[in-house]
Formats: sequence, structure tokens, C-alpha cells
Amino acid sequence: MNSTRRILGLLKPYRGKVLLGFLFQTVVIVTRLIQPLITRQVVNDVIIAGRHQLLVQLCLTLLGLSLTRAVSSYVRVQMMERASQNVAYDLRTGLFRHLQTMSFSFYDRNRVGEIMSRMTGDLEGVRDYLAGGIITMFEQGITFFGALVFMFTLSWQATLTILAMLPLIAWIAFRFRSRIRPAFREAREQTATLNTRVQENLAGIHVVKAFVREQYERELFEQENRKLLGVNLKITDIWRTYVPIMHGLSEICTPLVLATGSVLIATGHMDIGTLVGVTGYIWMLTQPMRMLSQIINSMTRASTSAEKIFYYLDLGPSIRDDDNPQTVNERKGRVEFDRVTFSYDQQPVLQDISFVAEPGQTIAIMGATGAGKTSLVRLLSRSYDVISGRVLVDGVDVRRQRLKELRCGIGYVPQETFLFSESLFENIRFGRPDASLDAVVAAARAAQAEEFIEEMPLKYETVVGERGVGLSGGQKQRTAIARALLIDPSILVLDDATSAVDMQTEYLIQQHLERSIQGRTTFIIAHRMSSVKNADLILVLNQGRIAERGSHQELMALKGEYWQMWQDQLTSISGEGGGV
Ligand code: M5T
Ligand code: MG
Repeated sequence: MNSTRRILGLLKPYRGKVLLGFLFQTVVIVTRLIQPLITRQVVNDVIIAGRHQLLVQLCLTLLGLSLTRAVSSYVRVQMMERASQNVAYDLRTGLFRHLQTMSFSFYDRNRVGEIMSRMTGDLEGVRDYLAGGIITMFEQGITFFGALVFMFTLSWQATLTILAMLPLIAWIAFRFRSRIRPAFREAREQTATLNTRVQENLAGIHVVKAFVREQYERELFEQENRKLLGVNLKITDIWRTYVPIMHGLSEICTPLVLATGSVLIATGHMDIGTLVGVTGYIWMLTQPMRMLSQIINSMTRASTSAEKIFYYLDLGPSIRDDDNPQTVNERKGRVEFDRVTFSYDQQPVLQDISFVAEPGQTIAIMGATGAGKTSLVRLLSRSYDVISGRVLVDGVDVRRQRLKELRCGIGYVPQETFLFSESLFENIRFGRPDASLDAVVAAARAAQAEEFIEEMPLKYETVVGERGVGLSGGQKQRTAIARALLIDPSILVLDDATSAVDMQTEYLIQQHLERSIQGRTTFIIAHRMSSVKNADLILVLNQGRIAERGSHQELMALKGEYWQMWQDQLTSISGEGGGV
């Protein structure tokens, strides 16, 4: 009920259109309600009393009513369609906007396919209800009660026979609704699950094909699809059971009224014209009964769809601006971790991390896979919040800073490169949409991307496919480095940013980066020792803790984990002629 009320609330900005819609719908109904009164007159006055001169006038009135009905119907549909389309637009915009504010943890928990399902199918369900469902409900409701009143003025006895049926119909409607509601919920969830399967399959189609798992994927899909079929058939089953009952009940009304009418005529309490008039109302009374199942259907579908949309809208971002944010006067790039502890859920990922990076310094983070390197740098831009301790950027706790300002100062090259299906030019200037071509070229040069871009037929205008399809791994990474450099950040984070390039290119990137990272605090996460050797501070992470810290010389002298890594890589070069 709550979500139905909220759906109606969405119509508020369009109340003018909605009111007009309802007004014209009322006109449609009134013209219908008047009609039997005229038929009654035709029977009584024209046919029985023989006042033939009235016929033309009455027929013209009927014609006029039909015309009014047609025009009003047109206006009504127009108004409601417009209002509902606008609401759908608002809801889509609102939902998308809201999704942009949600934090990483939301996306860790909610699947893309499911969110897409809300944005499309569920939204359309709500719109459908607003455009048609509500008006049908209103139309049938008013018609029903209007017909009752008009019929009552003609014959209260006939009306009472119909009223006697009402409690039964109400009970059946209630039963129908309570049975179909959970089925709709299930269908909605299953559709989301199915969409997720499709989305994941498509996103990972290379893996599917490489491992020849098409058959498995097909079976998995069919399994989910069969479940959806099952739920939909269940809905049909419920529907199939209740529709005939409601139709049957409505059909009983005709003989009941006719029988009552005949008795009344026989006993001289009713004239024939009135009986004809009364039968004219029977249809108006029984039609809403027949439509009731449909109305309940549409209403329940919309409200279950809306539930999840509202659920998303009600979720606030877990990471948001402080109510009273502190401004950082000068962004120099000083970073301090002060006894930081962090976890995604229960399992601790980082423990007791403390270090300082002075402006312009290069900090290398090393450690085995899963040691917490990526997690550590994610805390800088407040992708997640610490559990305890503080992360300070330029002396101010990141939680006290405006997210926008904080993030604008950090150039982030994520471990997994993501590019948009746009031109390289637009991809590189993603963080600074007003950047000129010269600036883009300069950033590309610094990232060692210029050469390969110049070789492309359309150069910077080359459009890359979804997620960067059409580029090699190293080309994608270099594009991502250029993108990060272009925003001229005071802090640069390179999370395994050169893992996919060959040693020669990595060397070149480093030579160029030397220059571009001047004056920026740079975090380098790398596995190749040569990339970290010159860092001002090397942190060796081991299971979320800093196991060793210091410069290359200091750590070598320590003969600990770092030294061991160095030895291992040296062995692998001498053994395989491979790379450090
Ligand atoms: C550190 C866990 C992961 C690992 C630990 C990203 C992510 C990680 N983890 C989660 O539970 N949820 C997440 O969303 O955290 O992970 P990391 O920081 O990604 O490790 P890394 O960057 O040092 O590893 P790698 O492989 O990139 O070198 O236990 O399960
Ligand atoms: Mg990582």
C-alpha cells in the first residue's frame, strides 16, 4: 500500500494534467450513465406512448453523447500518457542520478543485471500502471458507483439484489490479491536474476568461449529461464482460477436483475421502459467486476516493481560529504596514514597502517597478491572508509573533505583498466572534459601512449569498443595513465599500471613519468623491482600489515622480505633471461 501511495505521489508535479485526465474521464462516464435514461425514454415515451416527434431529438442527444465521449476519451488518454511518460522520465533520471551518488560498497553488493532490470522492466511496470491502471481503476470505480446510484433512482429493489453480491466479490478480490502479490514479487526477482546471468555471460564471453563453457552457460541460463517460466505460469494459474469466478459472479447479476424486474412489472411496480433502462446499467455494474482482476493485477505488479525502485532510492550513499566540510587551502599532496585499520566485511584487510608521504615523494607499495595494496590506495580517495584510524590528505582527514575536491586532486590508474566506448580523445580527457587537444596529446606523450595513438588510422578520434575493446592491454593501461595525468593531480596512484606493458615500454614510461610525476606524490604498486627501486619510501605489505619499510638500500641491508623478492627476481632473470 505504501509503495502504491508513493507511486501516486510521483504524479504530483503533473497534477494539472492528471486532474484534466480525471475530469475528462468523468465526462466519459457521465455520458455513459445518461444513456440508459434516454433508452428508457425511447421505450416509454416514443414506443409505448407513441410520441414519435421525440425520437429525432432523443437520437440526436445520443449522438451528441457519443461525440462528447469520443473527444473526452482522446483528451484523457493524451493527458494520462503525457503525465505517465513524464513520471517515468523523472524516475529514470532520479534513479540514475541516485546510482551515481552510491558508494562502492553498494556496487559490491548489488549486481549490474539486477540494477538494469530495475531501470527498465520495473520502471515500465510503474509507468504502465500510471498511464492505464489508475485510470481504469478510477473509471471502473466511478462507473460502478454511478451506475448503482442511477439504477437506484430507477429501481431500488433491483439495485439491492446486486448490492447483496458485493461482499462476496470483495472477499474474492482480496483473496486474489493476496495470492498474486507474492507471485509477482517472485517474478520480479527472477527477472532480475535472469538479466544478471545474461549480463555476466556477455561481460565474460571471452572467458566462456576460451574455456568452451557455452554449453554450461546455456544450461545455466535455461535453468533460470525455466524458473521464470514457472513463476509466470504460476501467475497465469492464479489468474486463470480467479478470472472465471469474477466473471461468473458478474454474469449472475443479469438474470437476478431480470427476474426481479419481471416480478416488479408483473406486480405493477415497474414499467417496461424502466426495466430496459435498468438492464442498461447491468453492464456498467458487471464490467467493473470483470475488470477487477485486471485492475488488481496491474496495481500489484506496479507496486511490487516500485518496491525495489524505492528501496534503491531510499538507500543513502554510505560515503558522503561531511555536513560541515573542511576546506584544504593548498593541495600539495601530503598523505598520512595514522594507525589505519580496514576491512570490507568481517575479515581484516589492513591493520595498523601508519606512514607519511611528503609532497612530491614516491611511495612504492609491494607485497604478495592479496596483501592489501589496492585496498590501501582506495582509502586515499575514500572509495571506502577506514574502520579505525585516519587517512589525512594535506593535513585534513579525508572524511572531513568534500569528496569532489578530494577526488579531483587524485589521479587514479586502477589495476583493471576501464575505458568507455568513445574516442581516445574523450577517454583521455574524461577527468577534464574541457581539455584541449594539445593538453591531451601532452598527457598521452607522458604516458607513452602518443606513439600507438598516432599509428591508428583515426588517431585521437579512434573510438574504442566497450571496456576498451580493440586496444591491447598495455595500450589500454597507457591510455588510463594519460587520463590520470591530464587532471594534473597532486597525488598520482598507479596500481599495477604497467603490468601489461613490455619491459622496454615500462622503462620508457618510467623515464617519461619521472618528469610528469615531478611535484606529485606518487603511489606505485608494482611487482617488478625495477619500478620501485628509486622510490623515496618502500612499504612491504604482508597480510595487511606493513612488514618492512624504508628505501631500497635500507631494505636490502635488512635482508628481509624485500631482499628475498629481489633475490627471487634476480634468479628468474639469470635463470630464464626474463625481466626484473
Ligand atoms: C586485499 C579482499 C581480498 C584480499 C584483501 C578489492 C577487494 C578485496 N577484498 C575484499 O574482500 N573485497 C574487495 O572488494 O581484501 O585485497 P587487495 O587490496 O585487492 O590486494 P592486493 O591489491 O594487494 O592484491 P593484488 O592481487 O592486486 O596484488 O584478501 O580478498
Ligand atoms: Mg591489487
